[in-house]
Amino acid sequence: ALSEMLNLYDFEAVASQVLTAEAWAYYSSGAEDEITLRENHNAFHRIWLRPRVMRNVLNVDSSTKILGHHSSFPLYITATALGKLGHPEGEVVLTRASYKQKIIQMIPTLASCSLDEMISARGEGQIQFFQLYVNSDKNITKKIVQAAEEKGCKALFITVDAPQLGRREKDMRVKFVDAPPDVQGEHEIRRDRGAALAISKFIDPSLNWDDLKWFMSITSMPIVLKGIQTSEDAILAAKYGCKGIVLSNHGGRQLDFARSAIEILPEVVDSLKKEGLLDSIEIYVDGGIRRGTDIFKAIALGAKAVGIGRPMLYAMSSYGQEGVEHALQLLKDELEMVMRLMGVNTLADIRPEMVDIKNLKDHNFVPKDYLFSNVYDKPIPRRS
Ligand code: HOC
Repeated sequence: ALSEMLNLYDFEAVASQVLTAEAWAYYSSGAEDEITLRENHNAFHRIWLRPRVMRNVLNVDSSTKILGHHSSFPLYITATALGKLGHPEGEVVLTRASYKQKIIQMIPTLASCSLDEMISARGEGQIQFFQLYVNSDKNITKKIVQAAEEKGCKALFITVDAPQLGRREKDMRVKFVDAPPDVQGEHEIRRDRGAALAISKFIDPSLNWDDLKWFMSITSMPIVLKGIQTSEDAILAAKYGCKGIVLSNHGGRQLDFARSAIEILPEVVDSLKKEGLLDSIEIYVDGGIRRGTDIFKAIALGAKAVGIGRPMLYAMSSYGQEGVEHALQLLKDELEMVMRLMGVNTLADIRPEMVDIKNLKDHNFVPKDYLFSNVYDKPIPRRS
């Protein structure tokens, strides 16, 4: 029952049972040996907390603004493809749950619902961002971007970490038979081997920094680059006028052995600060967020907000909209509890010195004695 879902891992276990083999393979897979997939989650376990006490934490407020838009806590639902593999209504379920929980949803280019459906599902005053896969045909890209802007999306998140599809072997082993209707109404999907392959055919591998000028000429939405993984590229993004960056390795689905976003965050913040660019750009991180402590750690190290993907798909697949709302509430409650236990009232009170990152770069360091150790390492039973 939904009331038995005490944390995000519980949703994952249920989803592994109720999803078809194809859907589970597509959602859960990471690239190659899935080292980065596991590392995204594990990296948070190498950061320790330094709580302050006796600070009157009667009132705690975890609300924030992302690119100037209100969010009830510092988390947004990031773009994930093919929502109808998990739920017959697809991504509109995430739209409705985001509205209920007053957080921002990022609409995916590769959604199985149409853009219009996700816009129509929007509640009063609800904010949506748009995630873009750049199409090899510039006219199609322009049409998609301008449609998103006309329909009220408030920011353009361009995915920059996928010039080619990562090798997701779990996904490749299943024959993809479920049929998502189409991709933004533009393309007939070929279903041969694995869901990811079927949807990746038209992405433009020639995308480069000079293209940003063109994007800025076709839209007035703020541009955010999703998939930045080094301080060098973070600096370039700020210099090119981007309003945000998402430190992300695409949920460990693209380049195996890419570092986790949380590990990269301190060096990105330092370099942007040294260049005097830190105030010009917001930094978000995604990958491996499962707990309120994870969110707290990211905020302490300089992130404005975190993105969450797979756990929302798992919550949606197992318990629909109510499940997603419940999963979001669990995270918000956990974050607010952590804030209290850490002695802070608002996100602005969360300071870098509240986290101890001396183990962060030590990849041999793995705490052994916590309850949900390495959930990904355990074979999760699932429906055959
Ligand atoms: C090269 C195209 O984000 C996923 C989705 C879709 C990826 C398309 C990549 O499966 O990670």
